[in-house]
Amino acid sequence: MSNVPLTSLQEFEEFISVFPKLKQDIIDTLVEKKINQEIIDWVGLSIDVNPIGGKYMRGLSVLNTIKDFKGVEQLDEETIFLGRVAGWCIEFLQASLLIADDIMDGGIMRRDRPCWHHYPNPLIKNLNGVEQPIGKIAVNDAFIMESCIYILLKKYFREKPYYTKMLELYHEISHNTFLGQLFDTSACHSLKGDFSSFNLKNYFQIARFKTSYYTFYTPVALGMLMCGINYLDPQYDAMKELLLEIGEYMTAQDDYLDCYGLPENIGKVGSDIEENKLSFLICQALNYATPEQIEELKKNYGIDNPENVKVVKKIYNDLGMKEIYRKYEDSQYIDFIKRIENMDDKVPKIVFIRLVNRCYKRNR
Ligand code: GPP
Ligand code: MG
Ligand code: MG
Ligand code: MG
Repeated sequence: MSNVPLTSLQEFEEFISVFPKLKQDIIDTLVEKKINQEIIDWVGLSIDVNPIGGKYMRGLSVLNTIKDFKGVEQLDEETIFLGRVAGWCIEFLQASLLIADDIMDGGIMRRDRPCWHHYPNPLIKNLNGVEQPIGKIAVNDAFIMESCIYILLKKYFREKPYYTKMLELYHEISHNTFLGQLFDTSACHSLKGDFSSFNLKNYFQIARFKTSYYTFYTPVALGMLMCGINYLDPQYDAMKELLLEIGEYMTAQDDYLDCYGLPENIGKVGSDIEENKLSFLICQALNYATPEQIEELKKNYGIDNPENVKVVKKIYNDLGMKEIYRKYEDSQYIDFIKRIENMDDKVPKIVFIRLVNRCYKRNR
């Protein structure tokens, strides 16, 4: 199963090559509305910066799914192009979510550049020699970024028989993501040292809602829709469950990398401990810690001070957190592969294997 190819460099480049056209499509709609040039430039900059620089795992997965269902030989140029456009729409959704998430999480860096709310403001330049950040306007830029999805869907898919279903899918999974974010942020705003909701059951529910739906379920569901398959048919329930669990797995990895990843690999600076996050690592720590260690965690978790963070990380190390995580990552991977092998062929196995392999042992 490890020899299943990931996306080729060529497809990666062809996916990227579609982007300037999509940006232009959006700018054209602003020009048609006779919007002030400064505003058009602002939106243009936001589009140049925010959807770019990630791994494009979500975006590439739509065309991969279409290829897996139909076979590469069966695809015409239009279908390939539309698969890439639908993929970019998920990348626009991801961009809008990250802008908002970084505001809520107090993020500093994202994809090796300042988070959008810290990005230099293009209109207010150098006040007293100091660059001004975009600041609160970033909230509105997140909305604009999300609305770009619907401009593109309308332009490219309005005449397709699956257009309504596509819109419903975007609305449904966006709603789920917002609910997941609410659960994530409300859990970390609980009283410091109150770990009563910090358990793996809550953790995986948050992960499923804030990440799995839009990251794993949506690209596959979109690819299926574009092949004329109704992803909502109950025969695909097992597929949906597996994709949501793969999303939970990827979220646990994100939490591990928040603590142990290198900023030069992950392109951001971890802050889950400072932010009192209901993270995979703190849930695991609470499962293994002695009562004394739990007392220490209560005193030090959720405080934005390097000394307190150090205490928490020391307890993680004393508990063998890297090893606990390694075991989870390996055993979960083996479990996924076994389940995929035993699944019927309603969905080509390669759809799942590619996604699981994309996650396994990732360091970024
Ligand atoms: C990221 O979790 C969560 C999302 C991108 C969903 C955000 C949803 C919103 C409605 C804004 P995270 O905070 O752990 O990610 P990261 O570590 O990349 O900041
Ligand atoms: Mg967050
Ligand atoms: Mg975050
Ligand atoms: Mg994170």
